[in-house]
Order: sequence, then C-alpha cells, then structure tokens
Amino acid sequence: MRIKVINPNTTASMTSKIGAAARAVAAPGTEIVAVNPDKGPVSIEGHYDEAVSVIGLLEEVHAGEAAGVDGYVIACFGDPGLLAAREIARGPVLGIAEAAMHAASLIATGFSVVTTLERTRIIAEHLVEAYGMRRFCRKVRATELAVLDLEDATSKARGIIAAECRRALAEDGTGAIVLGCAGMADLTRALSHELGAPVIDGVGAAVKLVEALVGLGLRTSKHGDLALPIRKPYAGDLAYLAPR
Ligand code: 5HY
Repeated sequence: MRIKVINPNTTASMTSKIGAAARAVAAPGTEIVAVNPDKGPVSIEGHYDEAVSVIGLLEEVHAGEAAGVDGYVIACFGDPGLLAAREIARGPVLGIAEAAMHAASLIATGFSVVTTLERTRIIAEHLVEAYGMRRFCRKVRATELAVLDLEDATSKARGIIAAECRRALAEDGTGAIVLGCAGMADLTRALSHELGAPVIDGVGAAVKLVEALVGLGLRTSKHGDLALPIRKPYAGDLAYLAPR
C-alpha cells in the first residue's frame, strides 16, 4: 500500500520530520511518500495561508491519483482542503486534526489540544465543532509558538510545549493530549513517556487510520457531495485544474 503524506506548507525540513513520523508507525507493507508543494506559504498560520496552500495540495493529490496512490494524509493541523481533496481522490484522505481527535476519543473520555498560535487555537476550536468533537475536547491551548519555531533547534519550543501539556493534564480534567501542529510530530513519544499520559500526533494517527480503511477495502464515497467535481472549464491560469 502506498500512502502519500502531504505537508501543505513549503518547508522541506518539516516534511522530512513528518515523513519520519509516518514511517515510524507504518506497517511493513506500507510505502510512505512524503511531499510538500514547491509553491505557497512556508508555514500555515491562518485562513489565508490555508486557502493559498490548497492549490499546491490539490496538485499533489492529482499527481497521486495519476500515480495510483492508495490513500492520503493532509499533514497540517487545520486540515486545509480536506473535502476538496476527497472529491478528487479515490482512496481515503485524512486530515491530521481529524485523525488525532478521533484517535483521542477512542482512548480517553476527554482530550486537550496543545497548539501553536492563539489564532491557530481558534481555528482548531472550529474544527472541534465541525468534527462533532465538542463532547470530548476539554480545551484547546495555545503556546504562542510560531510554526517555524518548531524547526529551530535553538528555540525553547520543546520545553514550552511540555509545560503546556502538563498544565492541560493538571487543569483540564483531560486524559490525553493532541499535538496541534504537524511540526510537533517528533515530540510525541518522548512527551508521552515524560507526561505519563497518551500524547497523540495526527500524522501517525492518520497513517494508521488510512491503513485501516484501505485494509477494510473502503474508499472515499463517490455517492453524493464527494463525487468527482462537476466537469467544466476553469478560466485563466487555473485552467489546468479544471475537472475532467
Ligand atoms: C501545521 N501549520 O500543522 C499547522 C498548524 C499550526 O504549517 N502546519 C502548519 O500550528 O498552525
């Protein structure tokens, strides 16, 4: 089985980290292809970044379909372009926020999300509502770290994230921590060990869920709104994206 893990931002060091996290949990027969678009924002920290990143993301899904990929992971915690990607993919497409929240809800009665900026925290709150996770999500916490602080070995990011996770476990009545950025994927195991509570990284969770869905013979439904996009011309520079 081949799973394409798409980091929708253009920071290659983050893509390498995401690829390593995916490979660390993938089954022996699973090939992980980790990519990022070559155009778009270096980090995704708001609705505008997300919207612009979706073009590169969809190009990667189109290329994956041509190459016969079995399933996809969108490795950004805002899950940008998730439903659009599902429209053009045959196999399952999972976002890491969606995957991590669902995994957390299966092993704890409540979870807290620890993410980067306050504005990302608000976006994650929207996702909690959209995914019907309000019943499980005790709190979404911001650390005020920028996404690229996670790529800077000299930043104090790790300690700041660990401290916020500790506060979540002490104050939120929560049983598990969801890490709210793909750039935190490398911290999962050590944090879990250190905190004595499950810490869930969406990249790993999404890879295992795609493997499970493909293993069950399940693909994205083409009945209803996730059917292939309606054929029509697109004007101008975006003509190449027109549904065929
Ligand atoms: C992410 N941004 O996972 C998100 C989440 C965040 O570039 N990769 C990004 O922290 O805003």
